[in-house]
Amino acid sequence: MGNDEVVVKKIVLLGDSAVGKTSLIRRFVHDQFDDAYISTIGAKVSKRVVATRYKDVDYEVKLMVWDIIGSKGFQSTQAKHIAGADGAILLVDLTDPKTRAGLEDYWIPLLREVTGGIIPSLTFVGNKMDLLAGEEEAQATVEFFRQMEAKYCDDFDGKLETDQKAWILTSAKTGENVERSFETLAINMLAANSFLDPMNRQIGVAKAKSIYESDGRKTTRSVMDLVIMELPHLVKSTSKSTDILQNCISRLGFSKDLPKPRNVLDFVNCVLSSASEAGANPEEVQKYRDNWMKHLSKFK
Ligand SMILES: Nc1nc2c(ncn2[C@@H]2O[C@H](COP(=O)(O)OP(=O)(O)OP(=O)(O)O)[C@@H](O)[C@H]2O)c(=O)[nH]1
Ligand SMILES: [Mg+2]
Repeated sequence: MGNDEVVVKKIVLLGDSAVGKTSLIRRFVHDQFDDAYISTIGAKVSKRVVATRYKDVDYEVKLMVWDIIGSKGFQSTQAKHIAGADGAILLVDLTDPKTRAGLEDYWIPLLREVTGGIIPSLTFVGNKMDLLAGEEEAQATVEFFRQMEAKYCDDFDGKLETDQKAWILTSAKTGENVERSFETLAINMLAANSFLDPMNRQIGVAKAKSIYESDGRKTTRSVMDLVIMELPHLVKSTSKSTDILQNCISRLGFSKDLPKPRNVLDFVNCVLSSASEAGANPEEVQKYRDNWMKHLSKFK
């Protein structure tokens, strides 16, 4: 390993809620699987090194793997964490055709908006293979992935090596192809290295900021999105903020439907009292409360 080329890459996992993003990462990073479904709130980063060979050179690819909330309507949070990604894994649930539409209608447009189309590599993953009787049952998804590859891989500057595929079928439950899905993306990113540019990161950050600023907070969900975005500033720590959000959500529950104003109010109260306990400045707490309540009051 001593003479390996070391590269660091940021990757994001995107796809509808419950397709298995957190499960895939948990399997890849900790080799664990849990049947419980706890919706990710905000984002969480994990790290793992992949050793691989590309064009006769040994590489140590340090992957910073970003797990991002899959519920639609949290664009500000999603955009913020997509910014600066070198590659993306786009997931569907093989047993749920709606999740294919999710990629085309929501995730790819969002990825494109944030990155301006300049992202080196995409890998499409069909997850929950263990729930199918065989690969034949995955035909519709495979066909969909072929279309996506033809349509988007070039579009995103993600030129593939001739023998590289842009898609793979996995099971986070059994572990089948989980390693290979990340390795596929790692190799695609190495192949696309010449396209990387620090300027692109800056562009991503600026685009994400403009999505956040232009959000008219049109739904109760986008008020929650605002809280998730701003909490790290209030408690002056990303990890504290993540703990508070996860605690409040496991205490209050997280509905797949649009939250009622009452639910958002409970969420705001929980978050702010936790922030106070964590030592946030009382005047700042009041300032954030006033702003969040101003947005929430539109829905009463
Ligand atoms: N059978 C089976 N179940 C899976 C697999 N991957 C995930 N699951 C289950 O699917 C549910 C959702 O998985 P998560 O990993 O939490 O989904 P997610 O994409 O992170 O969802 P959000 O955080 O809401 O965006 C959980 O109950 C998992 O146990 C798989 O490969 N096979
Ligand atoms: Mg998750």
